[in-house]
Amino acid sequence: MEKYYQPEIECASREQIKKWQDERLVQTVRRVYENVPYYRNLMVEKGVTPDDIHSVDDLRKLPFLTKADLRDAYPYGLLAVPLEQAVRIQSTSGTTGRRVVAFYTQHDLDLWEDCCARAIMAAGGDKDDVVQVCYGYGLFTGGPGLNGGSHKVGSLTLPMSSGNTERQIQFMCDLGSTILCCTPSYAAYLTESIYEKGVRDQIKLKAGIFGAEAWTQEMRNDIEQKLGIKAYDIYGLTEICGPGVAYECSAQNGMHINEDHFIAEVIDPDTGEVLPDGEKGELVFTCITKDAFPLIRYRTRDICILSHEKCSCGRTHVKMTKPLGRSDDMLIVKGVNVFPSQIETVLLNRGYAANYQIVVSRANNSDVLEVLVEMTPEIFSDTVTAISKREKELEADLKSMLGIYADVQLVAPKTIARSEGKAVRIIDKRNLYK
Ligand code: DLL
Repeated sequence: MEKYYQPEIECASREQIKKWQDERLVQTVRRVYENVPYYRNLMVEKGVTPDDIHSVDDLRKLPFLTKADLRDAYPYGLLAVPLEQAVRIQSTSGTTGRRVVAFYTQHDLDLWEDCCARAIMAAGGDKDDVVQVCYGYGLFTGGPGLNGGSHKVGSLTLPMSSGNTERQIQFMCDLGSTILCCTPSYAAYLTESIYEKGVRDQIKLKAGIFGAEAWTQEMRNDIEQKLGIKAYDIYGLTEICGPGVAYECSAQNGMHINEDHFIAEVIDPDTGEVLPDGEKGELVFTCITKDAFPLIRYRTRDICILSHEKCSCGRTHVKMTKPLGRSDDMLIVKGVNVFPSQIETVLLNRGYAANYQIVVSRANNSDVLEVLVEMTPEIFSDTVTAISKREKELEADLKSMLGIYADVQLVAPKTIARSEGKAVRIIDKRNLYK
């Protein structure tokens, strides 16, 4: 039987959802216009005032917000409440130059946890469950979000955080975890370790809630079959709240977006034109219930398709496909957001030319990041020891820039293929978007 956390909201009529969105959008726009100079300036530039916004139909009159705006306004420029009302920040992983900081009031945390509770119940969870949360805790939203959701559902919550696979498996067996929350790549790794240890028969899992990075249907089939569970997708981003912006239900074919909190649009990433259901484009969110950080028309850079088709689970909120790609060049490697421009910065700072290639692959269910860098003729004539020292230097710089290890290989001059059009900087062998 399908379980719901807030059935009256999750299964509300489309008219009711539209009514909530209309009212909340009007209020939010007025509030940010009055309280956040950064927004007011953007709206003034676009020639729009709160008086022009009467319903969701007027959404497209409003300006878009991008990651560049978040950088410009860093850290407090988009905070929409007095600092004394904000009680928490969360932040994106590992990236220095592009760190995003999002703020929450107690009320914001409460609503975010509701979103995660909906996801857990949609995956069949309830108060009898033992929920093992192995997303990272701390600045990353994964751990705190699912942790709060699990409390709301009333499940026994294991705040494991990521890593320490031995201990994860021991708790999983000893406490009889029934729901596993982690990235799909960690789920695959845990699965493999469970088999290696020969403890598959002690595992009581029935469901997994996996997100924060792209994963394929093949990965889903494999994990489901090996662990004997149902594996559900969950989507979110720090800027909007974290996990729980959208989640899968028993139909397992797309994620319901929590439309009472977030209005979703899909746009053509080049023209900004709003696209109809069924067309592939960039996902844009408007937060309509948040106090501290209510981003309006925020461009996620995630490419997906929306559908309002009736869902067999009874929920009425619009569904998004899993992200089908990015409209920028961000990579997610080991759960960390990596921009090629960061790697380029490190290379240029050390005096290398921008002839490089980033290769991402997967070994033993874990991402491997390699950076091939062309040497200048002078460096090329160095000794092997000197070259190896340079590789280590770059690896250390990249580690401090990205927060993860990248294997650097210095290669002979002119060995990285030149392109006649755009340089081919990234070779992603993982084939995650398909
Ligand atoms: O990854 C929030 C999260 C935590 C989601 C736990 C799900 C579970 P960020 O670190 O800000 O936040 O990264 C957000 O990750 O724009 C997508 O590109 C990607 N992403 C998130 N969920 C999925 C998913 C968290 N289910 C960025 N499938 C987003 C594919 C995903 N990509």
